[in-house]
Amino acid sequence: MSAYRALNDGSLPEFLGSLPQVKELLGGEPAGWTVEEVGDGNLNLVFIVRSPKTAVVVKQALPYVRLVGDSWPLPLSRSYYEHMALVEQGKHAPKLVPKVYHFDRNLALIVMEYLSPHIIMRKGLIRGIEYPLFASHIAEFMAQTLFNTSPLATTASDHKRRIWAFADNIELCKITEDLVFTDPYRIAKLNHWTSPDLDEIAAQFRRDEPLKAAVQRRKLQFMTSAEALIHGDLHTGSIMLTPTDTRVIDPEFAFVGPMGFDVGAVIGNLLLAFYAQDGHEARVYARSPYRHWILMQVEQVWRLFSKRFIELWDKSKSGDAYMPELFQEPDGALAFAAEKQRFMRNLFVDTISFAGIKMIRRILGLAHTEDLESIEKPAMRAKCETKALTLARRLVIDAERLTGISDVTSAARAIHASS
Ligand code: SR1
Ligand code: MG
Repeated sequence: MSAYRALNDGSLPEFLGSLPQVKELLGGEPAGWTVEEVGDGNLNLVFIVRSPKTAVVVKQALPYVRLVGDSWPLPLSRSYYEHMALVEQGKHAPKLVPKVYHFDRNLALIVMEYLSPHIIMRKGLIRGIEYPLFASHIAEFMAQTLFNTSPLATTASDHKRRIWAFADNIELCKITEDLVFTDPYRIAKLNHWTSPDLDEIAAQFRRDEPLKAAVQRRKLQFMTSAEALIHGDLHTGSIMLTPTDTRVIDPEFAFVGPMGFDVGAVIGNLLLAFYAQDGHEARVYARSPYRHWILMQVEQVWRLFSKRFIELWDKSKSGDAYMPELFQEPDGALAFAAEKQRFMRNLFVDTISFAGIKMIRRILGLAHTEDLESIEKPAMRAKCETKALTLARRLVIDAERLTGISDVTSAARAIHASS
């Protein structure tokens, strides 16, 4: 059993060489393997280890937040939750997550499939690349993982065991509770934004009582609702893809929480990418078709997800919640169908509200996104961010009044067109 130590390009080949399955996969001897550290996330080390035959990815948790340094300790156990979540998601959506080859709990390390030629979706969105299968893939991932880990599909006892299994991922949830739901609405040391351009808007958000009340309602939901095993950080940096293949990575924030938090993360991050396009186009309107494509993805993600979720529910006979035997033809079937529609409507409202909250944290909080951060001219960046914040606030405040996903894309378009 190995004690924790952060591995590096010197120690990693020898360690991987001691794992028979990984050694066989890579082939040859460790001395012939190369190591590249490629982690550009906020928390962990990520290595690509290449042999003449193939490659693997090694993700190792650090005992602190990489983005901030060792002044912010973070438990290594997040790697254990990430591994458990990858395994669970792999049961329900095997083609949509990376294969796991090895997990070492003491080293907080996961050896997994090297995805190539996949790139991080956020980078593809910055370059203006279209992914024709993305919406159906991510909808499938979310429908499968959220439905099948909820009591709509499982027994009450299995659900309680799942809640228990992830319940101690406390510090990762606390990051979300603080950085997503709290800090953007108060003076916090690590907050930053495009200054001075957004100083007044940031101050307005801190004084915005209806907005703060709505966000705190969602924070309570995040802390108390145990609907399904959620990924917990499903932004476009947690998706790697090609035009034909999509994989969801990095579920270290996983726990049993509200389903809308995952769906909202995808939609909120697509909307951030939409507003960032002005800062990436070579000339005005050059990215108009791409902006349109992104909004079509927002619509497709919700429509395909909700359709697939209902299909899974219609087929399922195993959940302890809403046992099908209670709803007999003809009246029962009608009542059950109406109840499913009501469930999806609530999930839509949750999704849209969480989407807005996720957008705000990426502009006024600690951890921003490359979509906006890579816009070099502050005035342009601030313009994109101001529009994104305008939509985001509306999504949080008006979620219940929006009749469907096309209301979201219409509002996004109208705000983009405003000066
Ligand atoms: C200090 S960690 C900042 C953010 O990075 C992760 O991707 C999560 O989104 C977290 O909130
Ligand atoms: Mg991550």
